[in-house]
Amino acid sequence: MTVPIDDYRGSGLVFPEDFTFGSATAAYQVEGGAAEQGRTPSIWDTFSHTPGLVWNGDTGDVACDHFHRVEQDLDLMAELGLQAYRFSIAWPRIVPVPGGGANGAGVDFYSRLVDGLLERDIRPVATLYHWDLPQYLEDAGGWASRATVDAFAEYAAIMGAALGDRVQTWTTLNEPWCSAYLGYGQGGHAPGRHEPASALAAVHHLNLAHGHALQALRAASTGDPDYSVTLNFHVLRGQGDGAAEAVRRIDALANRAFTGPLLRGEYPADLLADTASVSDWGFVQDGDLQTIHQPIDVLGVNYYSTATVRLWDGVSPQQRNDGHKGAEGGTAWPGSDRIVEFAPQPGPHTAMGWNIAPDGLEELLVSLSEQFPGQALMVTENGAAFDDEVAPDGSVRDAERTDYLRRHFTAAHRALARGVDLRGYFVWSLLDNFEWGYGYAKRFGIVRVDFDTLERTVKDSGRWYQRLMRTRTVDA
Ligand code: IFM
Repeated sequence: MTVPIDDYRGSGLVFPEDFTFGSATAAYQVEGGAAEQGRTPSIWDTFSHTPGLVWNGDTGDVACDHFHRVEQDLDLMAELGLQAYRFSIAWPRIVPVPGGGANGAGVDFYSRLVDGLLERDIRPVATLYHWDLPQYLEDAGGWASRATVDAFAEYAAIMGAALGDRVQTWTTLNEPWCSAYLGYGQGGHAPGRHEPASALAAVHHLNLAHGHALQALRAASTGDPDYSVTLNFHVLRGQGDGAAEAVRRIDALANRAFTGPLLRGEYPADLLADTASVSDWGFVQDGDLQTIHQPIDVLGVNYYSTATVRLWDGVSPQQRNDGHKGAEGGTAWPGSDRIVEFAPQPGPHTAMGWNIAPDGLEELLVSLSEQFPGQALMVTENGAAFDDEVAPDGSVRDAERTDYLRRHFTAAHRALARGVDLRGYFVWSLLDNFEWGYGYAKRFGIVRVDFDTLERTVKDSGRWYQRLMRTRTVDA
C-alpha cells in the first residue's frame, strides 16, 4: 500500500538515547590520491578512465581529496556532531599487488582515520568492500571467479588485525546487488561486463566472500566489534496483469538472492528455477551455504526509493515513448515466457529520477523485522541528490533535501514505534562526491564540495541534521 508522502512530516518525534546518528561515504567516491602511497588501480579507475562510460569523463583521481584532507574532514564531522562515521576501505590501497601482502602506508591511512574518529568521540563503522575491486583480481576473473573469495578473506584478515581493536562495526560488503548485477550483468558499473551467468556467479561469490571475511574478522579482531553486511533492498510495487509474479521474480533476484543465503542459509528455490536457463548454479559447492550463514549483529539497510515492476507487454520502451528507465536502468531478467521490466514511477522525484517514497522505508523496516525476527537493523544509507544552487552569500539552501530527510527520519521513527529493532541511521552522504556513472553531476552531500577549489560548505540540510543529532528530535 502506498501512503501519501505528506503523512511523513513528523513534528516533535524524539529518537531514543541509544539511537546512533551518522553519515556515510565510500573510498572511491571521496578519497582521491588514486596513485599515492602504493595504491594501484581498482576496477573503478579502469572503468572511469574508459571514454564514454562515466558522465563528462569524470574519474575518482582527486574526488573530494579526502585522502589529503582527512583532518579537516574529521573536524567537520565533529563540528556537525556525528556520532558515527561509515567509511569504506580501498582494497587496492591495502593489497596493491597480487600476493604482495599488506601495504603499510595504506593500512596506516585508515588507522589514522580511526584514531581521529575515536579522538572526536565518533564511532568508526568500516566497510571492507564498496565496489573497488583491485584491477589485478578482475583481470583474473573478478567476482565471477572463486579465487577472488580467497583474496577477500586474506584482505579481511589484514584489516581485522590492523583495526579490529578499534573499529566498532565491521561491514563486509556494501550492496552486493550492484557489484554483481550492475557490474557483471547490466554493465553500467565496473567492470562493465554483460554476462548474465557471470552475474549469478558473482552473487554467490560475494555471498561466500562475506562468510569467509566474517570468519577472518572475528578471528583477528581483538576488540568487541559488531559484524554486519549492507544490502540495498528493492521495495517493490507490481503493475498490470501478472503484477504479483513480476514482484516475486524481482524479489527473488534482488532481495532473497542475498537474504536467503546470508540469513537463512539457503538460496530460494524459485530463484534457482527462474534462472535455470542462465545458470545451473554449479558454482555453489558443498559447505558454502554454512560458511555464508554466519550470525551477524546488525543488518545494514540502504534505501532510497521504491520500484515498480511489470511483466513486459511486448512493446519496446522506444515504441511506448514513456521515458522508461528502470530503477537501475532497464529491463530485468529473462524469466519463463515473459520478462519483467521496471516501470516509470510517479513523482515527486529526486535529481536521480528516483521517486520519493518514505512509506517504502517504513514498510521495508517492518517487513525485515517480521521476516527475520530478532535481527537488529541499521539504516546504513538514505539521502537524496538535488540540483543545489549556491546563493550569492555562499550558502546552499537545499530545502528539498532537508524535506526528504525529515520524511525518511519520520518513517524510521514510525518503524521504531512499531517495534522494529532499529539501531541507527546514516545519511548518504557526508560530502558531495563521485556518483559512479554520473560522475560529479549528482550531489548527495549534506556538505557541498566545490570540485574546483575542493572547499567544503555545510548545506542547510547539514545544519538541520546537526540540530536533529543534538536534540534527537525531528522538527517540523
Ligand atoms: O552513491 C551511492 C553509494 O555508493 C551506494 N548506494 C547508493 C548511493 C547513491 O546512488
